[in-house]
Amino acid sequence: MTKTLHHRACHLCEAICGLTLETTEADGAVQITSIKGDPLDTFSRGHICPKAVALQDIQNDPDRLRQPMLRVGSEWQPIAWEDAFSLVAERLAAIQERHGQNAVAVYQGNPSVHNYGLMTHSNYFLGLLKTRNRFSATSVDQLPHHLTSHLMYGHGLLLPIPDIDHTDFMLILGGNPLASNGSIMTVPDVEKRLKAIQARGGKVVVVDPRRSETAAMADQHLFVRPGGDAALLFGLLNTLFAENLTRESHLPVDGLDDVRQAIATFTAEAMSPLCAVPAEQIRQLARDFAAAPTAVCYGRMGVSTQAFGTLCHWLVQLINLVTGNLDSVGGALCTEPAVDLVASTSGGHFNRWQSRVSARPEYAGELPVSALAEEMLTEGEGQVRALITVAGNPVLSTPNGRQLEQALDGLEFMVSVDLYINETTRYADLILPSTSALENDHYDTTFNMFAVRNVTRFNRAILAKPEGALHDWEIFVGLAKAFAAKTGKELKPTIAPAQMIDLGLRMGLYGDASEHKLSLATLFDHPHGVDLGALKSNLAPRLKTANQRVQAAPPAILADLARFAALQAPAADQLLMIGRRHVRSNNSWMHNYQRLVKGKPRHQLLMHPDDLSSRGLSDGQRVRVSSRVGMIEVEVVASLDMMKGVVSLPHGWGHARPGVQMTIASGQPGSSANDLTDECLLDELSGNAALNGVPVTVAAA
Ligand SMILES: Nc1nc2c(c(=O)[nH]1)N[C@H]1C(S)=C(S)[C@@H](COP(=O)(O)OP(=O)(O)OC[C@H]3O[C@@H](n4cnc5c(=O)[nH]c(N)nc54)[C@H](O)[C@@H]3O)O[C@H]1N2
Ligand SMILES: Nc1nc2c(c(=O)[nH]1)N[C@H]1C(S)=C(S)[C@@H](COP(=O)(O)OP(=O)(O)OC[C@H]3O[C@@H](n4cnc5c(=O)[nH]c(N)nc54)[C@H](O)[C@@H]3O)O[C@H]1N2
Ligand code: SF4
Ligand SMILES: [Mo]
Repeated sequence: MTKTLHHRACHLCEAICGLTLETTEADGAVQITSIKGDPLDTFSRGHICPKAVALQDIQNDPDRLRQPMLRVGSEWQPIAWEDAFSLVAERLAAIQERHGQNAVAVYQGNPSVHNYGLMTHSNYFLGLLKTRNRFSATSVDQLPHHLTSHLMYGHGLLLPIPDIDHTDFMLILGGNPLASNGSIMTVPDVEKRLKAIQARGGKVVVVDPRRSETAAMADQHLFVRPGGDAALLFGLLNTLFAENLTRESHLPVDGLDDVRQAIATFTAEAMSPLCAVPAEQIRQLARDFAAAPTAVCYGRMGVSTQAFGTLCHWLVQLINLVTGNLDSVGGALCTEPAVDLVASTSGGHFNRWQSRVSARPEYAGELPVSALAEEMLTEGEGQVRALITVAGNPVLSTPNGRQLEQALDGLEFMVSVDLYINETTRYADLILPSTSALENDHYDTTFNMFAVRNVTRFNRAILAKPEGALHDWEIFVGLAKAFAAKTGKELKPTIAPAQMIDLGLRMGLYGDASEHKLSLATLFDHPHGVDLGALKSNLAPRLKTANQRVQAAPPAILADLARFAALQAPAADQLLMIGRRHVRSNNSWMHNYQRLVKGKPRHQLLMHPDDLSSRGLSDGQRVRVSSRVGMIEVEVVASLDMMKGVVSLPHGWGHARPGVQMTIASGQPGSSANDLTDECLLDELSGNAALNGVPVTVAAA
């Protein structure tokens, strides 16, 4: 028996924690025998969550696919890679030939940005399709962040990150980092870092319709009506202006006077009924924020996936800007990553084209996923007839999942690059499974960009690639070659992801021209990661707007104020549904590991006891939850953590669908929140789905 220790990052979520794994080799077989946090990791300092320990369960899961599978009637049969690639090429080429390029749609899911081979190579094939029907999980997640940065700073990836380690005041809206481990703020051991704010005499304030785990540890928690955050933020900004609480920014800024004028009537008193936060509390929060030596306002999921997501993120930027906290230590700062996608890509584009049926706007070449089902279901020229899903489960992740299922059922052809036969991939004709995380090397092209320090690392694979298996990037190279051969399209040669990273590192800020001389070879010598220092002020030279000035009042955003002006408080007896995350879960795909799903069930609906009793319902009862688009049954749990008039249901459950081959998940299926979310509820400016604040009714089942 030989034991070996390995160090590498976990890339299941955005926190990219360093792990120490032990493998044991006996009789030629290698087993993972221990997974722990790496105390020497320069960034995560030993932090780990239960999901990382489940990496061994993913590795060993008998349900995980290990070879390409072809659907023959209701059966799945193994098929050789080359035959699978030829079949995809043939079917897609024929469909595009008959119905045009846009007849093939693409949906890329969340692991697409966590798995670097998908980042570097999925477009090698997908780009050849030249379809405008490209969709991804971005538009059920963080599209408002990107659009705001694109319009204000000239690049959708110039996202100012909370300087959590140096701030004196952190205002969090719609984020629950204690459960999610942070998002668009890569911050392993977030709890320690939040407690450190408090220990140095600072304050943490959380705005959330639920007293979340993060709200519970905060110095102050304000309940807000779901979808009401824009009103709260308008009230804050208006107070900052009206009470002269602003500080001059060092940044070059255009349009602040236009903002001041546009929101002159949005006083705390006028906004209070819309957000259900008392006016005096709004004013006091503005004063506290402005009085802190340094402060940062941070908004996440809860304020991205709601009807005014882009207004919210614009207001977050402006509050940081006018208090002198944008691009300042202790405020919000942009990273300087070792592989810098801001430097190497263009600023992107918005609304150059629209979706066919509902005219939803394009952003960075993608359309909002809320429009995906209707593009398949609505007949006429340009109708989508084939779909490629990549590392995504839109049936459980995107609004009105039942409508999407109906649409998938009617497709001529569907191929999924995925590890499982799940709620979405069961509709595919062909499933192409890649190697597992531990069989892959890893460089985080995405989350180093959003980290609270400048950090970098490269990790080699821990387990050998099984014979006949392909990495995700190799699958895309295979697909590209087959498709190019079939259609006669030109295909440029490519190099492996690791070689691309080597080039990116060497050409980057810390590369050949710097004292660091970072390259793949130097990173191999640093398995615990390399710390490149705290974030610092850098926004002015990085701005990519036409005149290199911050645009405080982008016309597209100001135009959206008219939509906000029509916002009204809901009827007194209206229930609004919001989402929830749990540290042992990860979107829709990690319920198949006993280690993570054991213990108390976590899929229930939470409801305030007064809302239960006014409906004659009791704690623990099975209830029927209905929305405009659908109905589910689920158990309800009374919770004083809920704001009255609000119910909370986590997404990613609903595994009891015929044909799903995930044994443990199917045993504790829960119900899908996205059977209730409504594809017509959107942040209309960006097209991002409004998954929070969905009107529902709850009655006894
Ligand atoms: N109601 C509601 N809905 C939501 C949310 C919410 O808060 N509320 N959150 C939204 C958010 S933030 C997101 S990001 C989306 C996520 O939405 P999706 O990305 O559509 O869904 P996931 O559950 O992340 O599914 C990931 C899929 O990738 C596969 N997979 C995992 N690793 C790999 C890999 O390395 N390679 C390949 N090829 N496949 C892999 C898994 O088997 C699974 O099928 O859900 C959104 N939906
Ligand atoms: N354990 C775990 N970790 C994860 C994931 C996971 O599924 N499980 N998913 C990963 C992904 S893909 C993402 S994008 C991140 C997301 O990370 P976060 O943004 O931290 O997401 P959540 O934990 O869903 O927290 C959202 C909070 O917003 C609140 N909320 C809902 N509606 C509103 C509203 O209208 N206004 C306000 N102010 N608050 C509202 C909810 O009550 C909830 O507490 O997490 C990542 N990490
Ligand atoms: S918080 Fe958990 S899932 Fe996320 S990177 Fe760290 S160990 Fe992995
Ligand atoms: Mo996400």
